[in-house]
Amino acid sequence: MDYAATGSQALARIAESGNLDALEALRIEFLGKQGSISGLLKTLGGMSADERQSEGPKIHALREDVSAALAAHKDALESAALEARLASESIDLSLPAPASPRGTIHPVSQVMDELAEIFADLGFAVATGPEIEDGWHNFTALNMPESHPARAMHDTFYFPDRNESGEEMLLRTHTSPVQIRTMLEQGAPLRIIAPGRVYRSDSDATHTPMFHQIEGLVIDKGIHLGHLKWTLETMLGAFFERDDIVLRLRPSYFPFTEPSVEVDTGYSFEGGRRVVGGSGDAPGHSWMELLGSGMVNRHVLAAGGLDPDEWQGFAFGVGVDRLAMLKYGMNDLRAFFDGDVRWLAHYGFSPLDVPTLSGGVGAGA
Ligand code: 2NM
Repeated sequence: MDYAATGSQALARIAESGNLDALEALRIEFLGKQGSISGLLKTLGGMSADERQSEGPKIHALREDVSAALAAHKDALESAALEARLASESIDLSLPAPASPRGTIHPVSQVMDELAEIFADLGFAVATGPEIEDGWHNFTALNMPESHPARAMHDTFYFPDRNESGEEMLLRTHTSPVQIRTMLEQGAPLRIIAPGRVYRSDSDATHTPMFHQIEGLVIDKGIHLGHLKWTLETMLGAFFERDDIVLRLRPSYFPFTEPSVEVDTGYSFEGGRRVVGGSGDAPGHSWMELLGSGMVNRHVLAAGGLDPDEWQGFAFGVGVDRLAMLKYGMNDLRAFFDGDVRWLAHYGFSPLDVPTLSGGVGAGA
């Protein structure tokens, strides 16, 4: 058989094929399962050993040639297609740059980012959890059993039905259930903040039914109130960008901490607005309550799966919305949740101005 003629015919047809589909059709015609060259290869099986000795190399060479020609022509067609596309496409570099983004970062998000940055520098990780919680994680594990009066005082939004385990379901009233979940999942030691939305059925000039909280939890061996005070002083100094933060710790009560302390900070009025800094006992200064905190109650540590004789911890909680108002000078909390673009244009932050410790956490202010 004249393989040379078969080969040159095949190569000629490959060279003439003008597009990738036609080329693929040729590949199938020659080399596909039922292809003509594949058919030739199959004839080897019926040949004598001598015949196979002489014909085998010729058929294999034919297949190699056709296969190489197909690949080379495919490359050529693809390059030609790319060249054609590049020639037809263009961008007009003389067009003006696009407008800068018109949306802004909400002050609540900005403050959350600032605090996450500050706490990251102190070795805290960010923990999150569900906003729809069960009564055990939101209350019972936090030393508030069903009968506890604080449970009634929380103005909780309940869902109509209980879950599969018979637990009542609710919108979390604080982010503390995140701490419980993190203790159970990660164990000790632990350094976390839990920022997020919380819900209480409460609405007036200073309360919205949804607000934002950041709670912190440190668990280790030998943790005491001194660690708590230093951490809060350091955090507030970085947040308000002042080195004269003075804190006053007053005894208080929370079910989840023992002892519990209310933390006040000194401030003065400058230009008609509160400015944090200095002792509240200094002339022209007063104290304002800023956050709640304490040493984690041993019942809470136990509910988190930790041995309270081995581990100690401190915890705190602070309202993000109020921190934002204090730092950036808004006076009406309700405007935070109106979505008024004029308010956002005025109080919002540039999406390009990410808070960093080196750049200043309040650089956009
Ligand atoms: C506060 C005040 C005091 C608190 C306690 C815990 C937990 F889960 F670790 F026990 N997290 N947050 C806490 C303590 C929160 O908010 C005013």
